[in-house]
This record gives sequence, C-alpha cells and structure tokens, in this order.
Amino acid sequence: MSFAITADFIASGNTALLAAHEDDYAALGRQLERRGIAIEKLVARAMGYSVAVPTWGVGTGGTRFARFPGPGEPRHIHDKLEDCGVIHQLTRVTDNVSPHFPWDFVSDYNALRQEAAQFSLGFDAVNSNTFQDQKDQKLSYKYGSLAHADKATRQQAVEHNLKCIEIGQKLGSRALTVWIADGTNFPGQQNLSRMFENYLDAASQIYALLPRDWLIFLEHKMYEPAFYSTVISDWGSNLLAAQQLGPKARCLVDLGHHAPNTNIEQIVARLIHAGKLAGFHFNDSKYGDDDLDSGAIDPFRLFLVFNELVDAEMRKAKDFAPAYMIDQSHNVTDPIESLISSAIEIQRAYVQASLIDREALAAAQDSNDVMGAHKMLKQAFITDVSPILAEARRRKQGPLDPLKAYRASGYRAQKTAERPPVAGNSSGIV
Ligand code: PSV
Ligand code: MN
Repeated sequence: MSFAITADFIASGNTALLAAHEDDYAALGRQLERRGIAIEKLVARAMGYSVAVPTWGVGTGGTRFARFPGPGEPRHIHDKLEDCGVIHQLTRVTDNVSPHFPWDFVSDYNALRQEAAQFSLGFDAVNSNTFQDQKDQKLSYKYGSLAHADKATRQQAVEHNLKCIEIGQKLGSRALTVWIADGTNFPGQQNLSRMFENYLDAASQIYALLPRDWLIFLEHKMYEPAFYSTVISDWGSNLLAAQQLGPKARCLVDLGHHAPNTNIEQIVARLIHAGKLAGFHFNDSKYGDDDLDSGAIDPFRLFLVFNELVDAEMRKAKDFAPAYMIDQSHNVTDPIESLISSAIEIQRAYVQASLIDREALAAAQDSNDVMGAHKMLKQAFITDVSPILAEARRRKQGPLDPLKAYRASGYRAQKTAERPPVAGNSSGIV
C-alpha cells in the first residue's frame, strides 16, 4: 500500500488555516449560543456521522453515449480501495465501502477485508448485479433476472444473490442490496402481475437464506433500462414486496429513482412509519436518474430528507437504523473530488437538520403557525455549519479543507503515473 498523503502533510496544511478556522468557529459558536444551541453537541454529532462510498463511484462514469476515462483511474478493487481510503482520510466520514459483484470479484475475500482495514475501511451492504451478462454466464438477463419468464434464469439470478451473501459474510457485511433492471419496453411484452409474482417468488428464496443478522435492501427505480414498466418501479411496489418478504426486508431510497418533483421526504416519512426504511443511495438530479453529486443541484431537498431522518432519530422511531450510501456517476470530475464534496454535503445536511428545535417546531405546527414553522426549517438550512464540519474533521486528524489538501497532495498525478490507462473507449454505466 502506498499512501501519498501523510498525517504530517495534513497537519501542516491545517496549521496555515487554523487561525481563520478558529475565528469562524468561535463566531458560529456565539451565534448558535444566542439561538440556544451548544456548538459542541453539533461537533459531536458531525463526528459520529458516517456515509458509505460505493466502490464503483471512484471509477469515471459515463452515459450511454460515451465514457471519457479520467487519468489514473482505478483498475480493480485494490486500486478502488486505495482511492476510497484517501476519501476517508480526507473527510473522516466515509469509513465503509459498498462493493458490487461481479465488478469486485476477487479470489480471497478474507485478504480483501484485511486490505480494506489497512485503509481504516470496512464493508457496508454488498450489491448484486443481475442487470448485465457476465462472461461465461449460462443464461442471459436481456429479458430480466429475478422476474424473468424462465424459471432457470430466475434461479440463476437467485444463486448469484446467494453468492453475494456468501462473499459479504467474509467481508463483514450485514446487508444485501438488490436492484433489478427487470421490466418491459412495450405494453404487452410481459404480464405485469406475473412478473411481480415471479420476482416475489425468487426474492423469497434469497430471503429464506439470509443469515440471521442480515437484512435485504430492495431498491426501486421508476425507469431505465426498461422504459415502459419496471417491476419494482416505486416505493409502493417496493413496500408491498418488503412486507410480503418479511421483517428482514426493507426499502432503499435512491434519490434519483423517482418521478420529477416527487416529494421524496414524504416517502421517507412513510417508510419510517412502516419501520421499513433500509437507507439511502444519495445523489442529486435535475431531470431523472442523473446521478449527479449530492447537494449539487438541490441541497434543500437533501436537507428536507435529513429533517425527516433527524426527527425519527430524536423520537426514537421503531426499527429506524438507516444505512447511508452515496450512489453517483462522476462523468466530468475527478471522482475522488466528487465523493469528497458529496460526503461533506451529506454530513452538512445532517448537521443542519440537527439545528432544529424539535419541540418548538411541534408547538408551531400544533398551533398552525405556518410561517413560524417554515422559518425554523429555513433558518436551519441557511445556517453555514462549515466550521462545525471542519472542526469535526480536525478533531479526527483530518484536514480543515479536504479539497485543498487533496489537490495539494498530488495523489492523482502519482496514480496517473502508477496506473496506465485502460485502452479503448466505452459507453455505459460506471
Ligand atoms: C441503478 O440505477 C443503481 O442505482 C443501483 O443502485 C445499481 O446497483 C447502481 O445504480 C449501479 O450503478
Ligand atoms: Mn442506487
């Protein structure tokens, strides 16, 4: 393992920024004190927050038109772990990675777990992949996987998911995320009811073999690659499936998988009510499943999602333990920069939502003080909590300014020299 970024490098970068940081932190502390909020409590919350990075996120993404490879791209899971290690070292909030199979297949998962631990990384949910055909695969997923009309193809997809669980157990993971691309492009192509029933039958075979302390996260998506119908298209179908499977099945919310203008925070509230919220795939979007960087387009929506999450946390909602993960496609930026920035934006929304006086908000709501209640949310959202996030990082020996530290480190240049570009151009997902 060859880390280009040392603790001394981070500490000396912080020395140059410390006076300004202390000034900003003290000013914010005084402001929050006037509002009856202790800044120390927020630093503690920021320090306790964690969001997982997907292994595929450190590779350069693309669209169905083209993919423009970036310099020093990771070539395999070992390079990806190294990049994820840098993101965690610089943000101090991404201590878990979420692998995707077969993209991250290796021969020795015990060794991989140890390798990750050297970067202070653990493994979050494992993701199965039955949306692509793999080399030497017997039956094709062109017309579906867990919901395929053919029983043998469904069985093959079930077995792949079971294999992912087996790998996940070696990695110390405790959840399997299942997103299927199954659906149709033409009305009449398949029987909509039968496809859902096929899915439930296959998913229940996976569910039956989940290890005792494992959960299965079902991810819904409205469209793409199927454009007329998808089997698990929305949170309604997803909740139905999770309820039918049993208590270890929960619904995962990918922020990009909804119709435009959908009130996602309300879906989150409903899933919390049902005790069925698995967690998140964070990203941002403008038009569809854009997979843009979290907080880049609509930070207020991200904040409103966290408003529901912090509310549930404070009132100790039953079965509430969401898994937080980023799921983005970095097509035009250095993926490490995007993931650093996104992790911080997500942590920011969490801290901002923690500023809200829940009792005062409930009192305003109960007395129908519409503007008063709304302003409480807005005041929290417009509060610049950057000094809190910086202080949380500093106390964990991280940099005050992660992006600046990353750029100054020369990490990407070093990796560009070490990792020769993969030949050829390609299109498609990460
Ligand atoms: C599908 O669009 C998705 O959000 C699922 O989480 C997949 O596993 C991931 O993207 C693959 O990039
Ligand atoms: Mn996703």
